[in-house]
Amino acid sequence: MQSNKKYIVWIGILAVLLALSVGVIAGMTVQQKMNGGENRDTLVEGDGPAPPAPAEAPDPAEREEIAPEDQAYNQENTQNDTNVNDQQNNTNSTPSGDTPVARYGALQVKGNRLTDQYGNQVQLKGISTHGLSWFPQYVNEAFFRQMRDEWQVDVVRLAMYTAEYNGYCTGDEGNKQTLKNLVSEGVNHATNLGMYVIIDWHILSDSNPLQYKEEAKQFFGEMAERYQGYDNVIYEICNEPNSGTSWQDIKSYANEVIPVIRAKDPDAIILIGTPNWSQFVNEAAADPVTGYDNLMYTLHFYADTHRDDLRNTLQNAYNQGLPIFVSEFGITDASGNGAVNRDEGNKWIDLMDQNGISYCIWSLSNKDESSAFFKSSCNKTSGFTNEDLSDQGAWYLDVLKR
Ligand code: IDC
Repeated sequence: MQSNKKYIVWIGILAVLLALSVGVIAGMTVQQKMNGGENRDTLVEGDGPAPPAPAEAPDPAEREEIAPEDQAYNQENTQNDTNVNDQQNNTNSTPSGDTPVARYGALQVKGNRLTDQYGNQVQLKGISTHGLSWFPQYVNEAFFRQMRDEWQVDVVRLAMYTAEYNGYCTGDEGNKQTLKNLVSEGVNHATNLGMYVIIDWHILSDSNPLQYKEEAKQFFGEMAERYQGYDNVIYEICNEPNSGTSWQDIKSYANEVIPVIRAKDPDAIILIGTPNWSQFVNEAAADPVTGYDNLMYTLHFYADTHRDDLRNTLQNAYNQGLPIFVSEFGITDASGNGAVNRDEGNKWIDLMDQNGISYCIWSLSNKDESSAFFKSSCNKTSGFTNEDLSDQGAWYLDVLKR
């Protein structure tokens, strides 16, 4: 009798334990459902989908110190920018895989051609930002990645206006710092992703580059100091000299700014603007800057305004041996607005493709103007779909797939 009682007591205890554990499991299931099917606190490692592998993880040995102003910018923006840690960890890493920079390495100029590190001709295709002061939001790594992976963009041009409202030379010190931080963020994203990047001293209403020559020397000195040894950084020392600025003035400016860059960065590609809003490449072809390697000259066009005449100018200067980079173009009229002229745009693309000439389209913005890449109703900053693109933007994505 005694042992039977004991037996019944044990069965009772076991039954209570069983009931308790069923209750716990049921409660957990409800909790998981409330959390959208996943209860992070109760899941143990190994449950659920594997975390994504870190893309292009840097070799720690290759990391370099981040410039103090980048750190300050990153700290300020930590709450808004979830990529800040990636950016810090990957700064100046060498990405592996099939990226533009992995394919071509340090670019060179051979005769009138842009070439890869081995001397094979290279044609880069890319997009220019609008003014960084006004449309800074497109400088983010998710979008740069989309440009590289979905759109086959090799190069991003960072357009930093020097004059105009909040230009580098016309705004206050805080603005100058903000612009430098944006340039540095853009270069970091491009570097992490193995893309080329153009640092563009975007003169425009300041028609003659001699006007802010001292500021330019200071700026490019800092950039070259920071980016010496980067294979992907290209310097564009003056966007578009205009309003009668002579080639002699541009040359004398170039002859002061280039040595400042070369003192730190002996072989990065340097782009030089030409007279009349970077159209008179014939003047540069007749009298190029001498004494330095890896220089190129820019021609800019807007296809609804500039047609056969300017195409002939480009072809003749190129045939004369001038290395030309079309660092900015649109298929609208020269104001950056008006009709989108696909037919003339296609003629320009054919010409540049036949000659292997590199190009960047204007521009990454959602401004209500036809050269803007995005519709003005689109407020995204990454993850764009075809519906978000302007007419010119949609045309260009087709061009990039040709
Ligand atoms: C235009 C912009 C426009 C802006 C204007 C002045 O599209 O939104 O108001 O500059 O800042 C260039 C220049 C480029 C111009 C573009 C279109 O390099 O800055 O952008 N353009 O006018 N050269 C020829 C055309």
